[in-house]
Amino acid sequence: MYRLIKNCGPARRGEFETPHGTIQMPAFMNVATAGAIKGAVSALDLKNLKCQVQLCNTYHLHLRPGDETVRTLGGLHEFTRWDGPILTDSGGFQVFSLAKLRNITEDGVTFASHIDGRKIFMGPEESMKIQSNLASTIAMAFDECVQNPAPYEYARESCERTIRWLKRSKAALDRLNREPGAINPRQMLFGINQGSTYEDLRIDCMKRIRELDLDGYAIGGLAVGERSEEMYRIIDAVIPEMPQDKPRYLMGVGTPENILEAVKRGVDLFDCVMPTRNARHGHVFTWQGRRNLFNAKYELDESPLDSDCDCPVCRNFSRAYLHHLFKSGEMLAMRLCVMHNIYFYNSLFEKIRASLDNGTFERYYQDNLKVLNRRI
Ligand code: PRF
Ligand code: ZN
Repeated sequence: MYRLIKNCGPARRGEFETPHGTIQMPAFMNVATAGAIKGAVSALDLKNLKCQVQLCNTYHLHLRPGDETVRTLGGLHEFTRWDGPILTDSGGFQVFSLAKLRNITEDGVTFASHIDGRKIFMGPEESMKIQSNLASTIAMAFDECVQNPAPYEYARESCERTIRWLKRSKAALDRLNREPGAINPRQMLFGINQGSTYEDLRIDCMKRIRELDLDGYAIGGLAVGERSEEMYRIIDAVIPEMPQDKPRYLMGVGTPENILEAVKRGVDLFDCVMPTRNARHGHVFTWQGRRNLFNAKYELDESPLDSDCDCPVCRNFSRAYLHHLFKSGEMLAMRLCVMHNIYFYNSLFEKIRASLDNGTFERYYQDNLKVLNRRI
């Protein structure tokens, strides 16, 4: 159940109730692809890093350890010891970005595993069965994510197929939720809007999928090759067609700037590997801008990563120490920076929510848009 608390123009402050707890929105999902945040951060750490919800991947967990194994071990919550909400992506996107030798038919996609080359078939029914075994809080519909730019005719055909796959996803999950063996019989389903950079396809797709009365709606197929301005143009076109009483999720986005622009336009939910991936390469986000800890200027710098951050890392360690850990190839370098960046992203959302609550979002947006992407 999505409850709208307050509007600030198209921007929304709301909350989304799930069987694993209520998500305050706008919200960020931390990416735990194979059931772990990359950088040696576990579910035990997440409680101290303001995390509300995690995202795991159907594709990866199906290949390893196998969804049947996760099911036998009690589902993802029990397996990873994270008791908050978990969203699983359907595999659609990963099949197209990671797997080799793909072949798409009306039924689904045949592909070779990126791990051992094993041939695997995944369609809507398979994806829903896997997600049901994983027992996530929210399952995503099986879709095709087309790289931009894409020819109009291909984008149209692909989008039509994605809508047919969505109907099959819904029918399959409804059946699985009614089966006596379901670990999470209240598993929710989000549909995905596609249509590349074509406003007419996007709007038509949204009008048709909102009729299915799903638990939430995602905008997919963005941040895959087009410029940010194009992405904002598509969000502007789709948002007015999205239900008011359901969460709106922009998949795989993005920089703090992208997030502020999308929240301003009415998006409620995000996920991105950026905070974790950047941290592993020594790139940290701060309230003054981005830093790279490999820079020699930090050799004798005793100040914390960010003097305005009260995360466990900034409360204890110096830039000089983190610089040294990176130069020495210590695992701790990654772990500490991943923790800081996760805390930073979740704090950004906390600040966005507070500014929506007290009616100062527009001001917050103006003050932070450029600052947060600046390299310092
Ligand atoms: N579809 C799915 N997952 C996704 C995307 C998509 O289009 C994207 C696009 N940015 C990220 N993750 N299923
Ligand atoms: Zn910090």
